Order: sequence, then structure tokens, then C-alpha cells
Amino acid sequence: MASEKGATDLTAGGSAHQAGQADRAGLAMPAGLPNRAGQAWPAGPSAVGPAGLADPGRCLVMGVVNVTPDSFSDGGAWYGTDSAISHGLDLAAAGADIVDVGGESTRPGAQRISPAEELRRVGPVITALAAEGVLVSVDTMRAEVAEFAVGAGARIVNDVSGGLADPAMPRLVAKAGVPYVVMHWRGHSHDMYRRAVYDDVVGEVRDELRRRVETVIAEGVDPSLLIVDPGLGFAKRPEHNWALLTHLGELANLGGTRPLPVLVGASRKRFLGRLLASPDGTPRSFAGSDEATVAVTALAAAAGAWCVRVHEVPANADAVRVAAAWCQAAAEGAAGVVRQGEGDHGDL
Ligand code: PMM
Repeated sequence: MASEKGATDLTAGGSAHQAGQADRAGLAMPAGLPNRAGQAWPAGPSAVGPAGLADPGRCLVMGVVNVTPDSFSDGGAWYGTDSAISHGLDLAAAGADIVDVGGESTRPGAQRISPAEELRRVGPVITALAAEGVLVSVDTMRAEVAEFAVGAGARIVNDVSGGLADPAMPRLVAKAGVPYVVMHWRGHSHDMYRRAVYDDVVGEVRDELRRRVETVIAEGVDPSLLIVDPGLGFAKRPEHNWALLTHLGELANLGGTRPLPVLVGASRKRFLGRLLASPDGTPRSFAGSDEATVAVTALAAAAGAWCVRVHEVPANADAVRVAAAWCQAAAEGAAGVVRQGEGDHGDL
């Protein structure tokens, strides 16, 4: 039982379990991938992904489908069931490795919806996308929604509360045996900025994440299925987000024998709009921050992030490939490897 292992085992990979997960999912899970960040700048996590998911040897791209009328980043564009399904299929066709389906807005100040309404929004979308072979994650804080989603074919539970909002969530995830995103969270959206107070944001987020990880493991979640997320924008001000983004390695190293995979959700968040504000101080629009999101994706992927959660897939899918080539060249340079050109012509 994972719950008997104790804190020092929290990042230990269970190879037998891992193989079982991979078999069940019908996907190969290569063991012990080389450090994607190489030995070069910036030093970052060198985590393999969670058991049971294919690992293409680069940072994954998670496309977002918000089935909500009021998400801050895409303003209800995919609220209807049919448009949400077709948007999810479009994201997958555009290169999303994972499609993340959520029904509850977490925009600052948002009020909660009922579990029945959340299920009404996401249920048919998850069922349809999973039936089409899309690798679906469910973005929910509720165990009953996660349970339905996993039964309908979702293969990842993405819980922005890291198990804090619904105490039944860790046990449900443990029983389902699916990868689990544990995000750093200090409370619901209606008053989260009141909680955005830190002396040392990186140290405090790391320690709070470690406690969440230890708790969910004690509830039975397999450590090899865990993914951590700094929770950009959730009880974080812009300076907190930048500090966390530039210390992903510290967030991944929670004291176990290997770093945990890190998911980064910077896409269209307000700190990017503020960075790109016009001279009169008007923040850039959400969609107007997409190029900045791509820049963060490249940097986070080069720093060893396991996955980026984004609204616009194609340019981010390119960025993770650039980062992979960058890291590979850096690692080969550090090892003194010189490769011959593959064609007859130079590359200029
Ligand atoms: N951000 C949002 C929603 N879900 N999940 C994870 N794991 N990480 C995030 O940063 C995250 C999330 C809010 O953004 P949206 O409303 O644009 O989806």
C-alpha cells in the first residue's frame, strides 16, 4: 500500500505498478528517460511522466475545453455541448496530447455551481471525446464528477484544489488508479487573492505541495501517478507567478527519490496581460496574450516541465518541439557529442 510507505517514498516510482498501468492503458511507458533539461541552463526537473501515459520524450501539450459560460480566458466560447466536443476534437487534431475538460469556472471571484450542473456540462463532452480516442483529463474539484468522468473514459484527474476542496477526491483517485494532478491551492476563487501573501513564495508553495502529496499518498494514491502544479494565478500575484515559473525544479523536488512531473498552466493568465499592458496601463486581452503563452511554454519546457496547459494548441505544440531540440543539443554538447549533418546541404 502506498499509504504505508511514508513521506520519504513519496516520489518513488513503482515499476511493477507502472508496468501494470501501462499494460492497462495499452501504451508503452519507457523507464528512466534521460534528463530533458540536459545539464545546461536552466536546470530543471528531470521527471518521467506518470505511469500509464505515453511519453514522447518532450513536454506534453494539454488543450483546454472550458464548458462554462464565464471562464475568464475564453469567455464561454465552448459552453454548448456540441461546440465543446468539436473544439476538443479540433484541439486533438491540432496536436494536443491531452484535452482537459472542465465545467466550473475558477476565474477570480467566481461562485461555485452545483455538482449536478457541473456533470451536466462536462459529462457528454468527456463521453464523446473519450469515445473518439482523445486522451481526456477532467478538470474538477469534485470526487463525484471525477468518478463519472473516469467511468466515461477520462484518464487523468486534474484537481486544482489538490484534494482540499473535496476530501473524498484522493480516495476516489486511488481507487480509479489514474494519474492525478495536484495543484497548489489556498481556497476557492471568490476570495483567493486575500490569501496571496507569501514571504518566500517558492519555499511555501513547495512545502504546501509536499504536504498535499504526502496526504494523498497516505489516502492510497500511487506516487508514480502524481503530477504537481504550482497553480499560477491561484492565490498568486504576478511576481509570485514569475518566481514559481523560474523555480520549477524546486517544486518538482519534493524530497523523494525522483522529481515529480510538473504541469504549468500559464496560458492567457492575467499576469501575462499585465506584462504586455499598453503604455496607458491597459492590460493586453486574454487572446492577445497567446504569443506570450508560447514564450512561457518554450521556457518551461526547456526547464523540464512535463506538460503545459494551453488554450491555443498549434504554436505551443511547435514550442515544445523547439525546447526538446534545444535540450537535446545542450545535453549532447555537454557530453561532447558532435553529430554529422543528415542531408547534403547546410541548414542555412
Ligand atoms: N488553471 C485554470 C483551470 N485549471 N488546472 C491546472 N492543473 N493548472 C492551472 O493552472 C489551471 C487549471 C484556470 O484557467 P482557465 O480558466 O483558463 O482554464
